[in-house]
Amino acid sequence: MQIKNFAKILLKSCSRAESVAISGHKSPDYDCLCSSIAMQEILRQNGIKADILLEKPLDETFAEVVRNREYIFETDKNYDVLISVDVPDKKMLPAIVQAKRENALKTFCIDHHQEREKYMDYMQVISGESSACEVIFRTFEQYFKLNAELATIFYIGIYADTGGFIYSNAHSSTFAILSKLLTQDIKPDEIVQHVFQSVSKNSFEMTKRAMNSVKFYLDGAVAVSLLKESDFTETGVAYGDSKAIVGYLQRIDGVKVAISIFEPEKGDYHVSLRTANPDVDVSKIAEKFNGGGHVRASGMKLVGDYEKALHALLCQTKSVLGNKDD
Ligand SMILES: [Mn+2]
Repeated sequence: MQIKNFAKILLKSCSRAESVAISGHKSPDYDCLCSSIAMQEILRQNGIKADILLEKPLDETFAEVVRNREYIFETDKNYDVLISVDVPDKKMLPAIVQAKRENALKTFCIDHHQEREKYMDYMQVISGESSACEVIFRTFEQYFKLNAELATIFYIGIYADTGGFIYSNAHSSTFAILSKLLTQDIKPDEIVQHVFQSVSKNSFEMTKRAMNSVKFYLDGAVAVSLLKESDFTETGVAYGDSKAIVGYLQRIDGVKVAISIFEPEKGDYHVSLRTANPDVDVSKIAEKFNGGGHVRASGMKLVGDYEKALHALLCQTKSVLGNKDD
């Protein structure tokens, strides 16, 4: 749903509030972090101070431009106003935010995923927009002054969620915003190199291991990579670069569903799903396991025995692929 006076209502509620918090989803990505930072800056320009809540510090795979910010990881404080960005439903809120949602006087959601439930008082959800950053830009356009720092943040969020402006969610309206961002003194080539393309040696070592682990299933329609707990301890990398791995797998001829699995702790699997195939909806796979995401990119967690978890995952993948062939 889209609310006409959303920006006005939100800014009014925040200016009357004693305290305001912003939260993205669990396991944050660039769009969710950048939309949190952009929202905070827009509020600041309107004379409103807001905290950004995060479940834990960001690991080194995140560029400094988002990592070196002030985040709140733990606090007993309750907030009068809570704003979620890029969060499709309440179970995707970080644990520290769940209780604060109950205690907040007014709650807002700004998102671009498929709308599933009304979990906040005011929902500004524009499904199909490239990113939460785009929804924020459009919703608040009259209420902030674009500067180079803010333009850089929007650029990173939109770049991330459109895979570098190539996914089908990059509409002409998205490029209209980009054209405004480029009126500022920003350096897209340097941003992209710094944020998305450079990799640490350790991260490269993890990618190498992931590539060596790849197996194909369902006549080559599914590629699965696995990084085990031991890979993390041996390389000293906190978390693999899932986007690089799964992004590569989806480019292989014949692969309809690319799956990369991480086991950061024994028996605990983080699964990323991608497809470049317009007939496949990977969110239908993730939803079966209480995960979520988009048609093209989704994720979820699995626990227990790996072979059993993989079997269940492949069965669901097979049925999603099968339904599309009908
Ligand atoms: Mn997003």
